[in-house]
Amino acid sequence: MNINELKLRFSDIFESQPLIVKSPGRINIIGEHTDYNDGFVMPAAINKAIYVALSKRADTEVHLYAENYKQLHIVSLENIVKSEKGWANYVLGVIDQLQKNGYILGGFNLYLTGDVPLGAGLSSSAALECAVAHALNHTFSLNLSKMDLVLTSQKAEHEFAGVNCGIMDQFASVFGREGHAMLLDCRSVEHEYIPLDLKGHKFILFNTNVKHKLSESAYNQRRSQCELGVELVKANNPEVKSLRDTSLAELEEFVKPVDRQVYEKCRYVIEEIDRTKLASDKLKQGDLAALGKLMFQTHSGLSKIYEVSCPELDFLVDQVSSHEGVLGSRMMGGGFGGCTINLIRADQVDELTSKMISLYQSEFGISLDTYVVESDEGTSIVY
Ligand code: GAF
Repeated sequence: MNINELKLRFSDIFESQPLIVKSPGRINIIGEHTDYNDGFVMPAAINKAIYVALSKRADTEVHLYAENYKQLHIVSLENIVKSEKGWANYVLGVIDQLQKNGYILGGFNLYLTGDVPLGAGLSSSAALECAVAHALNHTFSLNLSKMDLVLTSQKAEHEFAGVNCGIMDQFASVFGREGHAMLLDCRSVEHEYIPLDLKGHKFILFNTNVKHKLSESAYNQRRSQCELGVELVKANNPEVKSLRDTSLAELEEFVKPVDRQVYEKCRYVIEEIDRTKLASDKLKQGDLAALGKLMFQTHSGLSKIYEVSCPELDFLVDQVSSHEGVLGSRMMGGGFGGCTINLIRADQVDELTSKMISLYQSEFGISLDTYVVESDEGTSIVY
């Protein structure tokens, strides 16, 4: 839907003219499950986005309409509580956060649409939260900084979606830059933009179209296991505040004898933080072959050590690994479904895509969706 169609659709439903905000989904090239451990990540905003159109109302009601679900949800600003409609919670969570922090909102109409595939690990939820926060910030002159938008959206996800996520998805959506990935230090939030010069290669995503039930509970469980690892090291070395601060030697000494499972999970995180820093050097040097190898290593760590993969993701990575022109492949995002990200020579994209569609269909009886993605700008007002 283009901007004109969006305006027309909005005025059909709400009989007014909206402000329109676009907020992109993201890929993550490397640095998985490191953000909530104060580590490094290397995401990029992509050319798939959520659009939020918003206009003020004269009362204190909030009218939300989701195009994908063809559903309307009406609430009052005085009574913002979780809804049974999953999509609405991402909007309500942002309203709740802003009000809790003392920001004064008025009633509004909100329409949402977009082309970020839902539940595919491309951060459609973060994109929606950030779009809503940006639109409310502008409409009600809240004077929030970009970082405030990120933190408000992240907190909304914790409290209204129940996922104790790190900062990567919201940060990438707000701070993305066309033509660039970013190396983000999730502790200091310092970030460096790295030109995405792919030298005749493309990033292609293969969407498993599955989201196993475990995904949210296991995500929170992994986070707790990392926190437990930190506690065990901290008891011996009070300087340690997160896994970022510790070493494999300390894990070996203080965690392994107490809890083998926790030790393995923490080991993956420490290795992945190092891999991400190395990968950013390789990208800067234009050594895409080395970057691709690190992506394969990340997949192996996520699958065998951190244990957040699933048969569908493992199958996709395994099958592409021997195809001509494939430099790297791995599962992306929280895990248990969603997409793999593949770095592949451009002239092989068509051949690999049709091969994988047919292999995936015969293995699982599920159709594979595929997207060739480009990097894009972060959250912005488009009308
Ligand atoms: C999800 C979370 F929202 C991110 O914060 C991050 O932890 C990611 O999983 C795993 O790297 O997308």
